[in-house]
Amino acid sequence: MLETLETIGSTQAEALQAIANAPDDAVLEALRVAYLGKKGHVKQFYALLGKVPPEQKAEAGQRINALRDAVETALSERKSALQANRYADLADKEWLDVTAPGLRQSRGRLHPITQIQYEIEDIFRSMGFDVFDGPQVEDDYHNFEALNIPADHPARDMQDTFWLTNGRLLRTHTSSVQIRAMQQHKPPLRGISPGRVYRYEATDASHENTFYQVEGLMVDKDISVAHLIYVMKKLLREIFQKDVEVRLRPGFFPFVEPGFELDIACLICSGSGCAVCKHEGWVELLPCGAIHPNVLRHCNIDPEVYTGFAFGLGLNRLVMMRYGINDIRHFQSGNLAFLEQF
Ligand code: FA5
Repeated sequence: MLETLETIGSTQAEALQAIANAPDDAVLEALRVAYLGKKGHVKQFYALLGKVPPEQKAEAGQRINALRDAVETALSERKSALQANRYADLADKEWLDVTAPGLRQSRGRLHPITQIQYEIEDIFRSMGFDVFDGPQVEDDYHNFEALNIPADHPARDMQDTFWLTNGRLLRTHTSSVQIRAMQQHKPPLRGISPGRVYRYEATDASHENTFYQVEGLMVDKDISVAHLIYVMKKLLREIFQKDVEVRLRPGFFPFVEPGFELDIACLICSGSGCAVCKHEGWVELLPCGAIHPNVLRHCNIDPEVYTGFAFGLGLNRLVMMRYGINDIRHFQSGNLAFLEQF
């Protein structure tokens, strides 16, 4: 056998020792190239086979194959061992308790005003009412003029207004949607319109500059104040799940005739007097009345044929009464401790 081929055994021993001691993947790869690569030891031994006498060829071939297999196995074993070491190091450095309870994800929830708004929508839908929407940036016509409040009418002072530089305004009440609904839909008509309204006024325990109302209206032949009172009572019974004490007194709004103020006995102080009810024991909640004939005319509805009622519920105050909240300013405070109670 050629002299060089006699070194197969010693080459194998060297290779296995070097591989077993390889400190990392880079050295391991260099060893693979040195022994199994195109110009590596194994290829060079195969190249010499042609010069071996025929009777020794088989044995020489088997020894080269054995060298190749042993190197391949050693490389693969060392690779696995290096990987296992890496994981062990990582586990030492980055210790992880897989039995520790996970971090609690905090979930968002609906604002209490939105929750009650949805409840009110359900109550009215069950009575056959539609839900209408309208713009918060309004024009003078829908917010005042069509509601029987002409430009120089003193009733404009009842609702201090945020005017925009383009002559439009932030709606002061949801009654503007009453007009839009009656212009778009002919009677018989029943609908509510919940939404945000704005008033240029100082805040206190029961007044905000940005708050919510729910407008409601019903127009048909022979609609009377009796229908209005029935619907108001039904709403309050459903919301409070009990009969609450209410009082109806005359109220002036240019868009209703007759007009009423429906007050609720203050549920914060049980009528004994507090900041919310201004120490009167009653909270103004639900002004309402029979729709003024002029308003119907503005919407091309003949007041000789049709009559209707309308109301404008103060939603923030209703939520305050329902949950015993003693200051309206909590709603917009962004205070999570307050909001998470609902
Ligand atoms: C109106 O806004 C009328 N558009 C309501 C109406 C509709 C009357 C249809 C007749 C027919 P008023 O300004 O009173 O009315 O407001 C209605 C309700 O909104 C009040 O009863 C009160 O509950 C609530 N509210 C009024 N101003 C504020 C405020 N600054 N902060 C919080 N709630 C308010």
